[in-house]
Amino acid sequence: MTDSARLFFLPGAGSFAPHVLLEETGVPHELVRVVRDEHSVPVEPADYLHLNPSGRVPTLVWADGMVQTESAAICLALAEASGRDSLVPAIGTSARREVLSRLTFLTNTVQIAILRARYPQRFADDETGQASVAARGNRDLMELRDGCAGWYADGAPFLRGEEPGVDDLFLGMLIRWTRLTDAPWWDEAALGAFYERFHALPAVQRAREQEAFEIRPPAGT
Ligand SMILES: N[C@@H](CCC(=O)N[C@@H](CS)C(=O)NCC(=O)O)C(=O)O
Repeated sequence: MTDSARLFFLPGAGSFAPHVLLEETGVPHELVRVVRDEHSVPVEPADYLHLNPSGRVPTLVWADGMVQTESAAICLALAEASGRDSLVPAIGTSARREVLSRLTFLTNTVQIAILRARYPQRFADDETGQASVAARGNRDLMELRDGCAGWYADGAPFLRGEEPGVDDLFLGMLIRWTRLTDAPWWDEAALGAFYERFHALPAVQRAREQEAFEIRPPAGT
């Protein structure tokens, strides 16, 4: 048992949303940057593969010693632990069920489409297959983008009103990743406006500064 949680991260990677949640909820934490060799094998900290055998980030070691992986699950767990309804509504409510659907959709469909568009070599062995995976990933992202834009069509700052929820924060991380695809999502009006609100959040600013990377602003700003 220690007093603080430890988040193992790479700048701007899937550890970013958990980092924002840690900042937003005020959970005492330390950041541990994972260093990888030329084959993407983690070399620092030396025991990282014991914590997370996949070698990927994020990994959160909670203050009670529990080791948690999977970005969306960590975000949800931090939101729950905060007891803040704005981050995740109470168990048993329809608002909660909607958050679960959104978060799952974001991690198993949008996140994977971004990976297909950007890292097709993970999904096909030969160049022809990779080109096809990337093209299909980019095409799917256009449809997914329009679906997510519809979430903000009522003009509310965030999905459930004035305060960001865990689903807003996870989506904000993914929107940044779309800079690596054919059509960054901030070019869509509703998502561009949301993304500006996201990166103006103090918790996002602090996490971004600590990880030392830039959030590319929407076009025209
Ligand atoms: N399903 C995992 C995926 C984790 C993952 O792929 N993390 C990426 C960064 S976003 C990573 O560690 N990449 C390094 C690598 O693949 O070597 C999650 O969502 O947490």
